[in-house]
Amino acid sequence: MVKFVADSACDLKEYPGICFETVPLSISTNERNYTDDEALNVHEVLDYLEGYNDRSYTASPSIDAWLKAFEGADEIYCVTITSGLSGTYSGANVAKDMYLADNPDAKIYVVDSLSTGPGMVLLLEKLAELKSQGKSFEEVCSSIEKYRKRLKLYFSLSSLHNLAQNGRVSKIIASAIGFMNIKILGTASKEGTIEQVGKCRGNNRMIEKIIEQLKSNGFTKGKIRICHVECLEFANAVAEKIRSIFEGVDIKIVPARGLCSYYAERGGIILGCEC
Ligand code: X90
Repeated sequence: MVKFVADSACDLKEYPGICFETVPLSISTNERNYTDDEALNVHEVLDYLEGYNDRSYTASPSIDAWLKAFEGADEIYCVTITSGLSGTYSGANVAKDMYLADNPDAKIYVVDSLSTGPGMVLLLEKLAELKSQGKSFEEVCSSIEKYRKRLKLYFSLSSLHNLAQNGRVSKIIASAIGFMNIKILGTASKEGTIEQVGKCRGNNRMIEKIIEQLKSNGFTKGKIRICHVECLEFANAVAEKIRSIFEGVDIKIVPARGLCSYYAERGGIILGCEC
């Protein structure tokens, strides 16, 4: 059986037509632990965190959770959030080695997305497409590595509080936004870490900045996937502007699950595209 597995940073809960399972990261404070599974109420977590003034943090999925997701499969494609910001990728590899020790004939490929949310979605879609074309395990692995190089990730955030609190961006950069409607546009570096592209005020200016970036990266008409943290209207406005400029572009928008919501925070969007 062929199985596709990803951690919950991919923002999908299901993927019709393939055998797909997600493995949850977790979000914690000193008093609560949330598992980013199908049942998590993201809205409630965001409300709670907004009123909570002490430290909060996240953790990668347990090895056990990976093993459960792999169970029963003999060909597994697994996509993780960037190894540049999380131990999830190495955890998945530990699980892979353990699974292979018990199932020596199985094949597992763990893809380090060097990205998150929509970047992971694009990789999953490509994996599913390659498999539906009847490609062998080896062919899928080499094609997906090439495909990953074509992907770009952008994010527009209104607050970097949780990223800074957890040491994923510098406190100096974080303190420069989050007031007077100042937003940051960031991108994933080649190493899968956070790189600042620019700052601006207001949604309209941000949309212009995103378009500038797409143009300068040579984007023409590939796929774009967007996740949003309780700001569907803004995500729709971004999509509409992109469609008005790039003909034939294929855009899909989903709400972020817990992990991306925690870090991108309310009002944030993450956009992945093929260049
Ligand atoms: O292992 C863990 O506890 C998870 C840590 C994840 C840290 C960052 C997640 C970021 C999610 C924010 C903007 C996107 C940045 C992606 C750059 C590659 C969303």
